Amino acid sequence: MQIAVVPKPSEVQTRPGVFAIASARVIYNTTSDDQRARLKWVAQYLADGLATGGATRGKSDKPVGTLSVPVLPEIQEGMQPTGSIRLALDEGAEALGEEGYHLEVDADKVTLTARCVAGVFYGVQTLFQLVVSAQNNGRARQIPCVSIRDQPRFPWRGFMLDSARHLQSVSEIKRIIDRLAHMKLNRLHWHIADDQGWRLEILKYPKLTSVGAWRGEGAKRYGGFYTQQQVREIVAYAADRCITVIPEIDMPGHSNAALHAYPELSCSGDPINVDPEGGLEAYTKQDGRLLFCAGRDNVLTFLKDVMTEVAELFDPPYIHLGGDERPTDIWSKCPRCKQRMQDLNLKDEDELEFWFANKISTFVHEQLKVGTIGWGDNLKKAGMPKGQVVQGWLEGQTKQAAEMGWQTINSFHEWVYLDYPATEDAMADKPDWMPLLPIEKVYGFEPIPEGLNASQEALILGGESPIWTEYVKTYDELIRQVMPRLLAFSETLWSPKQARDFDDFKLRADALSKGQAQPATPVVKVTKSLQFEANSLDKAGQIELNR
Ligand code: TNX
Repeated sequence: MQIAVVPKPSEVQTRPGVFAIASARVIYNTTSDDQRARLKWVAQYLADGLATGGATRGKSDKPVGTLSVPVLPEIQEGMQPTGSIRLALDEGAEALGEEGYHLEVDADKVTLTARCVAGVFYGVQTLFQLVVSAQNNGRARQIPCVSIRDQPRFPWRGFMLDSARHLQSVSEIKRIIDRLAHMKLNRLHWHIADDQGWRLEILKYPKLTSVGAWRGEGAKRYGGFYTQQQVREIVAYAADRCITVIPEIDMPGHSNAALHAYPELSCSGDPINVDPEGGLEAYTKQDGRLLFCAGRDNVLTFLKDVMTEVAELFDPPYIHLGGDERPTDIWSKCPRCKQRMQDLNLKDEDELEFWFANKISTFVHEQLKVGTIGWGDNLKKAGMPKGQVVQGWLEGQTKQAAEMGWQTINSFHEWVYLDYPATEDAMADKPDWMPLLPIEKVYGFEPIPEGLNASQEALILGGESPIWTEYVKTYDELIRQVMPRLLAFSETLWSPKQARDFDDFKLRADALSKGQAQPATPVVKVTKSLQFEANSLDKAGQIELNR
C-alpha cells in the first residue's frame, strides 16, 4: 500500500500487514514529569482526531460514524498492550533532534517515540495522514504496517498571514493554525499592522484600534481588530500545536493606519485618511504613503510602548520590525528629521533609517530580551541592526545576508508569495505586475541559495511563505490561494533535498485529498478545535468582516 505522507518523511520502510485503528487505544508514557501534561494533551489530540476525522470520514466528507478512542497513562513501561498506540518520550534519542520522531506501525500495535513533545506531535500528524490515505484507498480503519524515521531539514518553517489588509476571524485563524500543524509548519508570522489597518489592541494607545482599525465610510466602512484576550487565545492555540506566533509591526513605512490614529507621529502632523479599498493601488499612490517621523521623540516613545505590550502579550522569541519599502523623500524634507540628521551627523535617509531601526531593535533586544527580525531591504544600504535576523524577499537578499554573516529566513517572492496567481486563468483577476506562481514552481523552491559555503549555509534558518491579503478578502479565497501550494512549500522545508520529486508529491497529495472538497488537503478535524470555534466566534463582535 502506498504511504502518502506530506511532507515526505526522511526514511520510510513498508512492511506487509495492517493495524486496525478501530479498536485502538492511546497510551502515553509518564516518566518525564515536566512534559507529562503536554504529552497527555497530544495523546488526547490524537484520540480526538481519530474519533472525528481521519478514521471516520467518508468520501463525501461527512462523518460516517464515531470511534471512541480511550486515552490512558502507561501502567508499566515495556508492557505495551495489543491494539494500543503508545506515545513515548525518549530523552536519549539524540539523533531525532527536537522535532524528529520514530513511528513503528505493527499489526498488533503502534509505537511513536521522540526526544521532545514536538516530535511526538509531528508523528501524530503522520499517523493522521496514514489514516486519511488508507481510508481514501477504501481501507477505512486500517493503516499499513510501516517504519518511519523522520525529522525536518530546517528549524524555521513559516507561513505569514497578513491580517492588516483584510482580516480573518479568530475561528478562521484557528482553522489556519490546524492546517499549518498538519503540514508540520512551525511558525506563524502574523502581519498585524500596515497602511490599510492596525489590528492589535494596545491598551496604552486606544485610538490605534478605535480609529486605526477602520477605513472607509458608511456602507464601505471596513475593519476590525483583535483584542488582547483574543491574541492570547490564538497564541496559546498555536503553542499547543507546536507553532510559535511571530508578531510583525511594520515600521517606519507601511504605517499609515497608525498615523491615521495618531497624526502627531508623522512628519507633517496633518490628519490623514486611509484609502477605503485597502488594496495595493492605494499603497502605490506614492503621495499617499507616509511613515513615522524619525525626528520626533514621541515616535520612539510610542514604538517602545507598543513593543513592550507586544512582548508581554505574545511572549515571542522574536518581534518582526518590518523595515520594507520605506517611502523616500519625506524625511529629507522634514525639518525635525533634518535636525536629527544634522545632530547625529547622518548623511542621508538611509543612514537615518539605520539609526531609527537600531533604536527600536536595541530596545527590544536589551530591555525586552526579545530577538528581532527585519525585511532585507536595508542590507545593502546603510545596513541592518546588529543581531537582527534578516528575512529576504527580493532577489539576492537571502544570499547577500548569509554572505554578510546574518541569520536568514528565505522568502524569495518569485517562488513563495501565495498572493500571486497559481494558474494562467487566475492571472486575469490579479494586478498585471503579479507573476504566475504555479505549484510546480513552489515545489522547486530551494531555501539555500547556490554559491554559499558551509558556514554561510548554516545561517539559513529556513523559509517562510506569505499570503498578502490586498486582494484576498475572505477566508475561502485565502484557502483557495494558499492550498495546495502551501503543502508543496512545506515539503521544501521539511523533507531531505534529495527526496524532492514533484510527480511523487502529486501522488501523495492526491491520495490525501481524494474525494475531498479541498484539493490536496489533509482533512483530519479535531474535536477540540470544533468546540473552540463554537465558543469563541468573534467575541463581542470585535471583528467585523464586511461580508
Ligand atoms: C511587498 S514583501 C510587500 C507587501 C505587499 C506585497 C504584495 C514585503 C516585505 N512588502 O507589503 O503586500 O509586496 O505582494
